[in-house]
Amino acid sequence: DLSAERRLRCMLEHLVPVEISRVNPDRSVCIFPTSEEYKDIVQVPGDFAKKALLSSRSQYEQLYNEAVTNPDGFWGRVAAGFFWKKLWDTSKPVCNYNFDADKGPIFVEWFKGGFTNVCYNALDRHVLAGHGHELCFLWEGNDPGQSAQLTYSDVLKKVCQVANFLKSKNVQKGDRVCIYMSMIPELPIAMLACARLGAIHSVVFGGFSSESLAGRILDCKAKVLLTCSAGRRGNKLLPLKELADRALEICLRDGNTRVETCLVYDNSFALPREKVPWVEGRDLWWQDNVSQFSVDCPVEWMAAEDPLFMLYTSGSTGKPKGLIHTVGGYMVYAGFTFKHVFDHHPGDIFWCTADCGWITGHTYLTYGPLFNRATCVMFEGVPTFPHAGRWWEIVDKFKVSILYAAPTAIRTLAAQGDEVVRKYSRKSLRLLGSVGEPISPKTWRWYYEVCGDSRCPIIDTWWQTETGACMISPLPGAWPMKPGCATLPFFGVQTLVLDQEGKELHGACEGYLSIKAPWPGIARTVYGDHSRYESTYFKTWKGLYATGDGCRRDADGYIWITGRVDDVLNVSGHRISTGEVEGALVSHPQCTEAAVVGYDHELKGQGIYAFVTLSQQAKPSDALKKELQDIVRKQIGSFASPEVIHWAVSLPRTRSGKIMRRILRKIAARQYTDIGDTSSLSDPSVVEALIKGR
Ligand code: 6R9
Repeated sequence: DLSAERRLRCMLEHLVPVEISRVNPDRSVCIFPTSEEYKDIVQVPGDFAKKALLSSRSQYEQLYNEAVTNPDGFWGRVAAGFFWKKLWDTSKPVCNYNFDADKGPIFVEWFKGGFTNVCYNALDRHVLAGHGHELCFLWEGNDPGQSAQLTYSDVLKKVCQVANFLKSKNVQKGDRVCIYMSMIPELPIAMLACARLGAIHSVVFGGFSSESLAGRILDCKAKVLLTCSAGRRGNKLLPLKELADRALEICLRDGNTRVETCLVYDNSFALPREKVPWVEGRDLWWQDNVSQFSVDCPVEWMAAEDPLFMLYTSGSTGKPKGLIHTVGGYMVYAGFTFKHVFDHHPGDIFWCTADCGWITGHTYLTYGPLFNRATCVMFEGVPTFPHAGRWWEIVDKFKVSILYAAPTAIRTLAAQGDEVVRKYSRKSLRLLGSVGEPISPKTWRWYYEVCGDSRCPIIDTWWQTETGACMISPLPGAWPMKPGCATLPFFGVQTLVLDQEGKELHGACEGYLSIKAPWPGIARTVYGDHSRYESTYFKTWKGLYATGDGCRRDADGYIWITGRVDDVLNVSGHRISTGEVEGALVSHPQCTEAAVVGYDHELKGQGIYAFVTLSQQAKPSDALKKELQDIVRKQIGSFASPEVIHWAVSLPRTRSGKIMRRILRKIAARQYTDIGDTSSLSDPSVVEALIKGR
């Protein structure tokens, strides 16, 4: 039980006590495993282990310990596998940092004094070594029959042309470039072009609304916007250019006119050119303009701690944060984790199904694989279009050997039955990965037995936008798996489990997941707001990085991620702040108050459940419900629109006025007998009224 003071602190920090007893009769959802499931061990298939880069836990432990006790030696050796124009200062520690606010500002530096370029390491290095003819991207369009192949040389040339175009628009090192595109090869090409020049890219997921895009453009003061006419996902058309136009109008109204150029890729498969809205003088067609530029472009040598990109993500409070990743550390960590976590071998065909708008698409569709000269499949569409076997068709078509996907997609496919999967050979597969949310033991089993024919290990990889790359995951081949478990931390990652008071727990335990010292890929700051970075990640637990996740550590030392412990929802792998959704709802003139919680959702992992109170004159109706859902769609994006709107007369509040979300979560989950202590409520009858209204 929490002391009153702790309770207050938890509230202040937006922490909710880790709930140990989440029970759901349908075990397909991301809930805690049963006690037997904690002991369920799956050995690495023998064939896999024989060829794996790492084949024993003792080998791992030796390297893990070296990374912790001798970071200079360990990370120095890893970093030496990349090209540096100038080596970092090897007479100084490879990492310099402060995680303790009492000792001064929080900072992290890796490979200080070094100069390199991320694009050079992803492309030029391989082409110069004679590998230019090797395949870089295998692209599959939304409609079957649409595909493209790009070699490393092809990509380098296209990247140089885009970089030269950007230069002609006066984009220089340190300038921000916003990218709002569908999943076509020009998206990673645009990212790499920015990296080549030292411009900071900010990719905004194509599912975000005009208003979200405008907010991000304004926050980072982007000079140029790169977009495409439209995108296709299944039967849906994403009118990206139209949405971008609206976003740029909002920016203009804000008095911010910095976006002088909007480069538009003509994605005529999705929308004919003549249907694309146009602003003369600002808009340029990609194909007509970029191709005029030279296919050579010198790289800008960047200091290791120069920013590489920013990516917005949602937290407990306020507007999304633009997390900054820097050149040297991100490069080393993305490249090295890719190689070991995916056990990458030459000849592998790697398919990461994530969108480039999320960190997974940055690290494991673009940078990590390219540093390793991997061949990547990139898919524009959705798993079930035009039929539920599409993924497996693509696996067979490109002979995919490593598939990396989100549990939400796996659950969707599992719901279609085994037959659609078994119809395809899938013989090329040798490793399966999961990312973005907890995968239940049941879904894990289906993925393992049906999709991978019990031949392919599963790596359940836990990490975050903030961590840059993988933090906890099996290294396939090195130790046995447990269905639903991320297992052990990556080399040098010092995970701690803390109790409510911030005290470190040992042995088998459950609590808050935090990390003790920096790894090379940690985000260095929040763009334009370093104090927000400090308070979000380093204030909760003194001297430690707070992940915002809860976890359980079992008797074997394996870590099971149990989900967010703050007001962040994870819907289909998308991070959504409850506060942002509430903000959108209350902007409706008839909505006076809103409180948003998550509930277990069979396909999405979590669904969004909104308690809404209305103004005196307003009456609940289906039309009003739709208006409320639409306002969220408009302000954030469709993926954040609440599924359930619960008309509430009032919300349960503490005497100090704080909404008790713990109770709302129970009501959303229909766990009425298990509401818990309501004695601190200012009006306990509110709860009864809410249950009646359910
Ligand atoms: C990479 C990515 C981060 C949050 C994270 C956690 C959840 C990610 C997970 C997982 C359980 C896994 N999460 N991987 N939970 N098991 N294997 O998803 O980054 O979008 O920033 O989300 O996602 O809650 O804190 P991001």
